[in-house]
Amino acid sequence: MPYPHLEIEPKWQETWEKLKAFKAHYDSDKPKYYVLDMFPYPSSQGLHVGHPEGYTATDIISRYKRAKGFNVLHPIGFDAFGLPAEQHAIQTGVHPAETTRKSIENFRRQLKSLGLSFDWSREVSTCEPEYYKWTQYIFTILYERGLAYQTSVPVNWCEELKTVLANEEVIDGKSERGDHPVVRIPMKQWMLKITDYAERLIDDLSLVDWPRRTKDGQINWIGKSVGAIIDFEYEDKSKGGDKISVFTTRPDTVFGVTFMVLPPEHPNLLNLCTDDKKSLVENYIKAAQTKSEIERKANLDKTGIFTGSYVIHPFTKERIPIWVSDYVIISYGTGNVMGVPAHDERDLEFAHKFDLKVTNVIDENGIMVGSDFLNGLNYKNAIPRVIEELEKRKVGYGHTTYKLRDWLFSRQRYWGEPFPVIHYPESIKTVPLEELPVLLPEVADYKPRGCGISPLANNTKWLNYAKDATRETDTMPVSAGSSWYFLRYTDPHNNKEPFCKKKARYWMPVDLYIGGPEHTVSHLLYSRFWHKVLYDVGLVDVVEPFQKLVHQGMILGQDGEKMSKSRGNIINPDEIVHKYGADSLRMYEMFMGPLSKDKPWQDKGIDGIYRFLSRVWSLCDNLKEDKLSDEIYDSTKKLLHKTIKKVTLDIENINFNTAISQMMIFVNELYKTGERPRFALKILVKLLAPFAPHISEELWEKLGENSDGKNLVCFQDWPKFDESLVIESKVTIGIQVNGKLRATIETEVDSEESDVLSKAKAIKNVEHYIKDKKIKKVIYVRGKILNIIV
Ligand code: ANZ
Repeated sequence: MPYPHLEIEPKWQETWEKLKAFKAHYDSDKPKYYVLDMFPYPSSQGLHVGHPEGYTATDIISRYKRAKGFNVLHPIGFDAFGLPAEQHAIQTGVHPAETTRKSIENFRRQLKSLGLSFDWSREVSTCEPEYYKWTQYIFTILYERGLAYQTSVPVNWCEELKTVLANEEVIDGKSERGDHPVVRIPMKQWMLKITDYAERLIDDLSLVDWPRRTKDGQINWIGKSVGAIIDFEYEDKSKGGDKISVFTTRPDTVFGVTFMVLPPEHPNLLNLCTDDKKSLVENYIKAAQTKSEIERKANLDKTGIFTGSYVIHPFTKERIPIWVSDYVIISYGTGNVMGVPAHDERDLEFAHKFDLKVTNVIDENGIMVGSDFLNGLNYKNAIPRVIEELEKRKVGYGHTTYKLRDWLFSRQRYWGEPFPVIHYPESIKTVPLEELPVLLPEVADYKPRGCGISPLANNTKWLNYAKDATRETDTMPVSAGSSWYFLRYTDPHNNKEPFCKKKARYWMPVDLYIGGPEHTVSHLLYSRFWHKVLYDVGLVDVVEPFQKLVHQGMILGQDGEKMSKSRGNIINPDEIVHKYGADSLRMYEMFMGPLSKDKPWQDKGIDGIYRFLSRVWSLCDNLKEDKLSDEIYDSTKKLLHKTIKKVTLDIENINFNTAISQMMIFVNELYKTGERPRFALKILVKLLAPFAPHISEELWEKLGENSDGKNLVCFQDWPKFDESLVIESKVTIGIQVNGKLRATIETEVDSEESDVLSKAKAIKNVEHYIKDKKIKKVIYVRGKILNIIV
């Protein structure tokens, strides 16, 4: 039997809003609990079914924690800058702010239709001046601390998008958005010195409760390597330099060096070439520009050119030829490599291809050979020994390096935060707080001008700040606004500071953060970095922003494939809400399987959940008081308490699917008895409320519990269970004959051996194995097993 979800869902949404049911209060005696969702990018397509998955999970926790007496902060907002709105603007001329406003309105409507218990009074949007004023302010903090600087760096330039992209935005040499080719060219860019925090970003992961995979993802991305820097002097110092320094993790192999390799971008490369090699090297440099870093690292078919010049080995004083090859990455280590073909695979391939010498310096037992003062040492012990010698002779030193690069922080695009920066002929100054926000100027054309100049430069009135002073025309990347939004939620309307320190102290850290795993090395790393900077300036008191992190899995199409327009397997949440109601959508997405797993949508599944809710509806509808038999009362009460316990623990452990199964078992059991005991239904509705909040409010009212219209189920305490009722009195024990399982029987937990033995003997299969035989011994473990030895 269907129930009137279309009527009741809007009714309760309005009631919650009218009663400000989910407003979080800073001044509360209750313990706080901060539950955060990764805020959505408001795309014009609206919500997809993946959004309600994470959002329902946090909503269940929020509603549950409120019922457990916590002061819950559960906010939402919009990550509203970014490319799609801008591309739409380029195509249509509609201002991105307009497009974004419309998309946000639609998202807000959709989120509200899901009955999510957000504190809407705290909504933020990163593209609003009241918000980005403070993003700009935090940038000035970074700048003042020397953590933001402008420099010419090789960047990932996407000609199609006319912008640079962060490494995290480039996948296999193509832009993550749009799949356009990306090339590496030098350009002046704003950078953030996230590398200063590399060590802390690794170490402090030990303080948080995150999935192992995500922690490892960050640790590998930061890529700490311990080793040494070694200097090799130029043979001919008239060629624009004294020495080439290399970073190596294997300084023990220094006596095995047979060549030196520089990257094509090495600034002194053309100087140091001998004349006969110049044009070859020039061509090689050009060819390397078209390759992405990933292709270069793979360097399947090793390429390279001899420069004609040499360096001198720091210990043996031998001449070492200098080569150039694009498997060397300029931005890693010192940007140069010492070639040790005997002990490094890439170097060996290179040596084979170009017929270079291979000198073995470690024998099969790991003992150093042909290595002067290192001979006889195990290679591991040779490392500190060689570093000591390098330092003594002043030709190198021990060094730790990281794969992590500084964060490329400028974009040549319109729809982002303007930098609060003024360029003077001799210097750069940040815009003072009184002049913030630097408003995004109006421009006639949103298209970047190419060659790395942003469209903000089109508005010359805005551009010229004063005589000889121009504004920065780059804008910040999308991840700027999302690097601190969780702090703004603690004090979203503050117009004097980004947030009040006391309020942030009360609410932070985020106790539970749920979102997709795709942000491991972007948002989740950037926001930890910003948070640590704010910690260092004393604005926040906790070291890590997100205490517990959980990733939701992907909801796939019915065909088991990723949902996409081209496959035609997209499920539209609006349609589901209309047909089945938000409660069914929420509950079905939680019932599909473990939260973190990918799982396919099934129409049958949502039908099943709708039927379940209808059955609960029927149980509570037109309830008349019947007198229960003692037996039914006792068994119902027992199963009820078992259900409370299971649902409680499952919610605590984010096992929502099994919590729902237990409620289904309970409802089936009630149907079997044919009774509708009010005491049990009241508790069932409380347990159901975090999952299916609308129907639960309606049924709570139907059960007569909300007579004044304000005593909602969302304000009720969480039911407690009586442990003594939960203990199982009956168990199933295995009956073995000579150690082999022959039968099982159900019996009281504390049954005596003789009882169990006589019951066992009566079982046919047991009898078969013991008849005509002498029982030598009986082993009985109470509540577990009976073993008959014959
Ligand atoms: C000599 C050597 C001998 C190396 C050996 C390894 C093994 P990880 O562990 O990833 O940090 N390397 C250094 N700078 C490089 C650059 N800019 N581009 C490409 N490769 C570079 O890698 C460190 C090793 O990668 C370094 O140690 C260096 O090769 C190479 F038996 O030096 B090794």
